[in-house]
Amino acid sequence: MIIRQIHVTPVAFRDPPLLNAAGVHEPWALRTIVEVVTDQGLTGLGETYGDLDHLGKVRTCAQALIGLDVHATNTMYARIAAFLGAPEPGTTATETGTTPGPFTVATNPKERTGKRTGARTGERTKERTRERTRERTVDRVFSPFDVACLDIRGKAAGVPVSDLLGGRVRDAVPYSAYLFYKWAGHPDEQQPDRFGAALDAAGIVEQARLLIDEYGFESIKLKGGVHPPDEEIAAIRALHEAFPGVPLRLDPNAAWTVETSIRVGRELDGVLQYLEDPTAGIPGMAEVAAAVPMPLATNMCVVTPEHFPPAMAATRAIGVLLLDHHYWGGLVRSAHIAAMCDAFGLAMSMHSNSHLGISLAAMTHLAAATPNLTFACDTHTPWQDGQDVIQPGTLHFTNGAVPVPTAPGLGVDLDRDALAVMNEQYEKCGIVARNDTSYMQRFTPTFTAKRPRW
Ligand code: GKR
Ligand code: MG
Repeated sequence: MIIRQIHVTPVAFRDPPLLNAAGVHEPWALRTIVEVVTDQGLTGLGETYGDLDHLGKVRTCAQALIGLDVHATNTMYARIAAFLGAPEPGTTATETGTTPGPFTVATNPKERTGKRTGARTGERTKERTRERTRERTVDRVFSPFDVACLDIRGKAAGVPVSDLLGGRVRDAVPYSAYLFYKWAGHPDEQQPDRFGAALDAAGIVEQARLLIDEYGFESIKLKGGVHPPDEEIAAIRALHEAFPGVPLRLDPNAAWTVETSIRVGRELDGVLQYLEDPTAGIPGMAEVAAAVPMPLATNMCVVTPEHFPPAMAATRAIGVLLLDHHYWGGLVRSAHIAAMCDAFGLAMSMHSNSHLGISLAAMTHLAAATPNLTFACDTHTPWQDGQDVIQPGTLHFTNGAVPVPTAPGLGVDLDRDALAVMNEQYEKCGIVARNDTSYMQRFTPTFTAKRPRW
């Protein structure tokens, strides 16, 4: 099955003013939709980030994949790496003339290189960091093509993508109610949105009720890092009281110092299932992890394979990894990361950013086929409030879980009219890259995304 065409379409959809440590979501969220078409007329779908720079890379790399077989994902990865100027996959740092080994910790040159200090080491470290950045970019660009090719392979074989990943170990994938502090509506708009304001503990409990009533979620995550920690502790306590027995998580996106993180963690003993990214970096997380009663989770400090060894060192920095196929290089590479988590005894959940149904389908297949993904996954789906590029019907929530599609491939079909509308919205919305900070500064000029803030 040879790839004959690839269509790359940027889309924009309405997004509520969700607050986070970086600022506030703009009125439009961006995504890129990828359609891979084969010589046999099969089409596969992928979805990825929508920022202009990323879109440009996806468009350029798409050209490099024309003529390849949909099974040749190693070649695809290598071609994308070559296009983006990253080291050839499989080459070691020694071969590339820089620093050793794929698991080298680029941030700690002294420990790594022993006596080799000074300008030469500094240069090597910088070069390795540049390489790692390019590798991360390759993973991000490759991901939607990997998903689209799996969609095609599933359709050709007559099996769902979860079967291509080893077969589902659960029939439905549980997601959590992902709560955000939020304004009633975007300041430039006349009407509040249907979710209303949530700026304190009472508002957060009300929001949880709304999402749980509509979706049946059985666990709750609160995006923190917005208000001083004591207010966020109060919100978690209010949720604990309002929803006894429902697992709770708090994620301030590294807005706190180590000291603040330890204090919050201890105060929420017995209340949180896990605490996500309270502070920045592996060393800080390790200090917090050693002092708080609950596991720490991350989608910030372990985001490439070389982060595993330092995070797993004597003082473990994390107990839970949030998997995300959009930046771990697609579904197959994410399955490898899951195997690594298994080897290191790490529990798993799944990370999300604003996304549409193709991503939800891909996340659901991956989670269904990952035995050690035992915590309910994150999803921004409720905030999209029904907007989608896929035809309605296949994906739905029952008791907070999405039944795993059983049709061949991802099991979702593109809604071409919706795609056209969302593409037009993209052209008109005037946003080309997510920037929560500058949008926040329009209304609060003194705001900075300073981390740690507390
Ligand atoms: O949508 O504002 C947001 C979230 O903060 C998102 O950008 C994060 O990547 O959900 C994410 C997280 O868990 O850190
Ligand atoms: Mg997070």
